[in-house]
Amino acid sequence: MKKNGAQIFVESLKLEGVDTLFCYPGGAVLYITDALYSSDIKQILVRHEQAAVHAADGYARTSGKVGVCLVTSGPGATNTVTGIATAYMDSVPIVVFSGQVNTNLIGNDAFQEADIVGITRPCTKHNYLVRDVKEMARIIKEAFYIARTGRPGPVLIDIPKDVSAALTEFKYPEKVSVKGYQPTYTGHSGQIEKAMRLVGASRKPVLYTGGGIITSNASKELLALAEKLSIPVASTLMGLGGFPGNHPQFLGMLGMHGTYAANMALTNSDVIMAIGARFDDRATGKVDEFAPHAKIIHVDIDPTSISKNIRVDVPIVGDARNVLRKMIQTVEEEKEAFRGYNQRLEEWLTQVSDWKMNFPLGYVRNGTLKPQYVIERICELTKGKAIIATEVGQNQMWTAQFFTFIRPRQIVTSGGLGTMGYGFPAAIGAQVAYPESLVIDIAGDGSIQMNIQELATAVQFNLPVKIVILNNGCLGMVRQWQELFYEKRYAISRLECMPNFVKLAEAYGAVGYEVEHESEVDRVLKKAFTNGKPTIVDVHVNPEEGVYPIVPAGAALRDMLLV
Ligand SMILES: Cc1ncc(C[n+]2csc(CCOP(=O)(O)OP(=O)(O)O)c2C)c(N)n1
Repeated sequence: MKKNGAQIFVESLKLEGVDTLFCYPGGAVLYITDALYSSDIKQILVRHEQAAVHAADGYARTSGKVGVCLVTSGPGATNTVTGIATAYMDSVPIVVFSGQVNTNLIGNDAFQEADIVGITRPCTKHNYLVRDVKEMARIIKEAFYIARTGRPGPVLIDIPKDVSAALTEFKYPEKVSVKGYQPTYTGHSGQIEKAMRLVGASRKPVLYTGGGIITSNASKELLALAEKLSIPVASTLMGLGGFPGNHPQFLGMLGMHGTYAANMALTNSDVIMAIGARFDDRATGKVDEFAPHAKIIHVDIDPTSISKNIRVDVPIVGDARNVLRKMIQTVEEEKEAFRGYNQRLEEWLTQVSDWKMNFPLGYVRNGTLKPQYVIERICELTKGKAIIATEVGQNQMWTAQFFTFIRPRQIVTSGGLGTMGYGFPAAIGAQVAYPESLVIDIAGDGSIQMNIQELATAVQFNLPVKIVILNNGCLGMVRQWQELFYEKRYAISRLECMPNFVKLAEAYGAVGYEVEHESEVDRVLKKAFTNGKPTIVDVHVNPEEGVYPIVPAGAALRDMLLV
């Protein structure tokens, strides 16, 4: 029996195991919404298409599955661009379906026509325009395959309305072959041996771990290798949770707001093993002075990441988990290369633990309500187990510093693009993936206003996401830079009109609480975390607080300013 393009869409999604669609409708996707009417795929209607993409992204980051969304043509499609670029920068597997005008109108400036394939070409891993319904099934199969394999990323499929109505025989392909696309999963064994010999001869090794550890589910292997070789571990923002934050070998986050120990360890190391990280500028500081004495081993599934920003001595292209397994095996086999290794490391390990002990992360307690304190309390009250989304700015950096992430897929944050407005819709996606878990968005008062309309989505679908607003009355991270580097000239960073967030929550049918003093923090958070409803906790924090350490733009990691 023949099916139309819309029915093929629904059948294909089911065969891909898709259980949830984050969506916003419009004229160009009416055949598709009609086909969805009788399907059991859960349809989460958001209130803005940007949020549909962030929600699919949050769903994907926390579950490891491909997140999927559907939007209409023109403005629906263009509204997805920030979400797509966010997922692209952080290598998140999502498939975005957009409606398009009828094929005979494409290129005519038709009503609600936008060249979304052209617009998203630089920020998708791949994208398609389905010109013929006969191509639909193959394209969907390919899109899911491309999104989830190799270095994952967003794929967009643009479906003209007439294609969604046209009929054809439906047969979902069993196999995929995409010309020129063959990710390398197994690292070169010669390179792995070379890397391990380098580590065996080192005196000051350090592991530099990134989001690739989480993407490739390599946490267990990372822990095994790190413990076997007693190597201290520093993580990027994206890598947090990939190595337990409470492990004695963990140095914390590295980079612009990294810990003293992590940045000093990198600066002074003689061998850096970077795994699933891409050496972005927020992580390395001034490139010329990054780890001047170190030989660098770089494991990444994406060959174009290697030696892109930092010169690498031992490149290894492969999946982090596979490569780590081989590394562990190599250490066991190459006993000679590791003779005397533990004694050689003694001095370094003492040095690193001195840095850790003498320069811990901290903040001044002076009777005012400090944002760092709020995050410490969230961590303590949830026993470190909640899924934590963040917005962007100081709230994000304090969360990275003061919440102890103990497992992978626990932090949901826009690292690469730094998208304000990401956290709340991403938290909604995470809550859909894990309905029983406590999901908290730690937000700034600026960022939360970028997608606040999603309170309606949370209420409609009974998603009890908690938003803790660190309300400092300003765009805090911008203000901090103005304070430190622009002579306190606070231009356009004050939010002089602030909504009453409690009333706003209530207006949407959610719950709102306010906190003004340190003494109320525990009581209100406990109430919020157990009320089973979407909730805003508006916490009035000290507006002058800064994020420290900070490496000024263009400076070397060792030139951090401390608190
Ligand atoms: C969409 C978007 N616009 C602008 C910025 C630039 N930016 C980075 S942090 C920041 C301030 C964020 O303020 P807020 O959400 O209140 O968080 P805080 O820093 O106070 O914690 C701004 C404007 C951004 N990252 N994203």
